[in-house]
Amino acid sequence: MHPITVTEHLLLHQKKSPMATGQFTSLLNELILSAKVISREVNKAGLGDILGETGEQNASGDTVKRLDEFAHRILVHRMERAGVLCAMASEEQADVIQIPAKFPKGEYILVMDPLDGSSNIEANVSIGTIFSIYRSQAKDLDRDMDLSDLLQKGSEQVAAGYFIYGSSTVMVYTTGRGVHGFTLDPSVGEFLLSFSDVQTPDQGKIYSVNEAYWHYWDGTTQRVVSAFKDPNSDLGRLYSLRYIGSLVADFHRNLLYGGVFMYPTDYRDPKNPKGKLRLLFEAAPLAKIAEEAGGMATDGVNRILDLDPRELHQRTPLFIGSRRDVQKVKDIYEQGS
Ligand code: P6P
Repeated sequence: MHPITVTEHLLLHQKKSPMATGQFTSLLNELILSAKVISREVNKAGLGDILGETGEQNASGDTVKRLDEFAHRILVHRMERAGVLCAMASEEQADVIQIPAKFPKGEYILVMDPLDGSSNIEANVSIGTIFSIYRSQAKDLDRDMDLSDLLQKGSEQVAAGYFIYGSSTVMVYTTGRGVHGFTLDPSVGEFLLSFSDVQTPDQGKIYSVNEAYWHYWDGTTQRVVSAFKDPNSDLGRLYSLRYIGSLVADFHRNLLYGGVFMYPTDYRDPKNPKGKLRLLFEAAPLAKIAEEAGGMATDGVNRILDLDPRELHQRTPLFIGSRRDVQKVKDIYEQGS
């Protein structure tokens, strides 16, 4: 069978979506072009002089690796002139990114983590770009956008996805009509459909969490993690712990094989009591994908997609993956409260 490219897939979708304008398809195509450039740099990172750290810190206080900065610059440069956005936000920049007046604007807002997991770059571990697309609620698209335009619930996303740069470069995205995966064929430079309408297993055999924080979790969180190690729990199966320490890689494996990824609140850093992961840049887009694939995503109590963001770089605890596994997490937090 002739594998279809992501562009053909988008055009097919565009025909089926009465609301769709070419703007959305064009937005995703610009994102795809950016990802191809980032993929090329990531895949030769071990060779170039691009490795190492800039020494600067990003909006969330993480030390920025040069590839982080490179990915951020590539995405901002390409997306600001695409004529489809009225604003952007990046995990690498504290404030809202305005579209310069010299470029045409569109109705969409792009929220992105340009290169998540970058602390793993030197170890050749898979890393990724995560993106969310919202529609602006603003009447006047020519004005500068402010925080209120960006702080939308995850349920408002019109699309979400990620690129994972690993043994191959894979794009996974949803526009609310299923989750679809495409693998980059470097010989032709095209993303070819490799996973159509992904459905994550209802229950997995994998739990993913950094157990080193055990003593920084509250009692209920300790009971949550113990449930996946207890052979007598009502989960009724033996689980394996798999934790890469690169969110996109851990999420992608669990999406395909089943399982639950957990990044609970921990009390290591009083400045970040809500854990390390960001709601808008990481949790919300992955939650959109997880739910579209039949899974679930919660902060332990609330559905991630229902959370009302108050700050651009707001953190949140995250439990995401197979429905039965995430429900088990919710049940224990409910009992514990
Ligand atoms: P920890 C990578 O730095 C990252 O932001 C995510 O990709 C990953 O899931 C998490 O941090 C790992 O954090 O605290 O377990 O090292």
